[in-house]
Amino acid sequence: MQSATTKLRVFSGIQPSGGLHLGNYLGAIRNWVRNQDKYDNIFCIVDLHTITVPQDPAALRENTLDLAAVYLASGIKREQAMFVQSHIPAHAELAWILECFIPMGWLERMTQFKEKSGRERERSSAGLFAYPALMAADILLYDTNYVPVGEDQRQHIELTRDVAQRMNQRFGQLFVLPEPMIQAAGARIMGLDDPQKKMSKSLAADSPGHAIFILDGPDLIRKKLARAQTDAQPEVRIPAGPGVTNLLEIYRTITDKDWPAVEQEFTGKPYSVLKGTVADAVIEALTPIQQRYREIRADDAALMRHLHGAAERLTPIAETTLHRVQQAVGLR
Ligand code: ATP
Ligand code: LTN
Repeated sequence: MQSATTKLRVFSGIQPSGGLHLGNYLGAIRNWVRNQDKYDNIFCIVDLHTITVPQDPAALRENTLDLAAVYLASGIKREQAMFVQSHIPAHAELAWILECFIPMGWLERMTQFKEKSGRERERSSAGLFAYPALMAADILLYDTNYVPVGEDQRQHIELTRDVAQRMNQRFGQLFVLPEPMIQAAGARIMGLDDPQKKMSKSLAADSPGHAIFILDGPDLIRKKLARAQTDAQPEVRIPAGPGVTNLLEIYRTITDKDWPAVEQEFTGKPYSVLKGTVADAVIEALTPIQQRYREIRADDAALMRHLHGAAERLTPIAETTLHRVQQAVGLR
């Protein structure tokens, strides 16, 4: 069941649900880029997850290409497997089988579902509820060893392990057990407007000051940071409140500095200096990505070919796992 190469397999995905923000970049993509040579990687654009909440069809198509372009522009090499989830039907098929082995109680405990369904629980889609089963299918189809994600996804990976273990116990060694790969720095970037809440695409839709997007220009980045929530103190003091801590966390992650160095750099400095310096660092990191992004999006046909080519190469791996599972449960 181990992959043909000697490298261990990494699988991760992001939803094409709109502009990517600094949390997606620092918590996920940047780590994929940095570690890509060490592993046998599969990077997915999880469009089936995106339709768990209402989408405009034209925007979904556009966001799918955008996300692929951002992956490449961020430094994912062209030889890596980068594909669109819905191009490989085995994802939906395995998800269904897994749903039949996942107790409702496990899904009810998922904090992401509770947060996203909120007070609209009765009206939210069955797909949103079953979302972790589809994510488990994504991961298990490719005998994945590691799943690099931000902290918010840990619970979904635990559920993936739980259902894999449950089915392995019943049917023998069907699945490889995946492990989360969560970096200490940047795993949970908070909203600029409200540092109690995780920076997220959905919250950014209602509040423009919530997130810095990967494609935001320099002026907008400066403006958003200038308005970011800070503390009631006159200057940076350690321990800082949540708003200032979040800015320091962004800074230390993006510059790869350690906490003592960052604390020393800013203790006693006014917030305007902190915000200006963070803006410089963010702009420096994002500008080259934006440039490459524009070049890649100038040829959508090539991007599409890339995505379809990868799906074609991955399909036999996914189908091998699916058939193994179908056989085990008696569907073949
Ligand atoms: P949505 O609001 O639509 O759920 P999201 O902003 O939470 O979107 P996802 O597509 O769910 O983003 O996440 C993509 C990746 O980015 C995941 O690995 C996730 O853990 C990571 N991520 C998302 N938000 C943050 C954040 N604020 N800090 C660090 N990592 C994050
Ligand atoms: N649920 C994840 C996206 C996602 C994913 C995956 C991440 C779907 N399938 C498989 C890692 C592995 C999210 O919302 N960030």
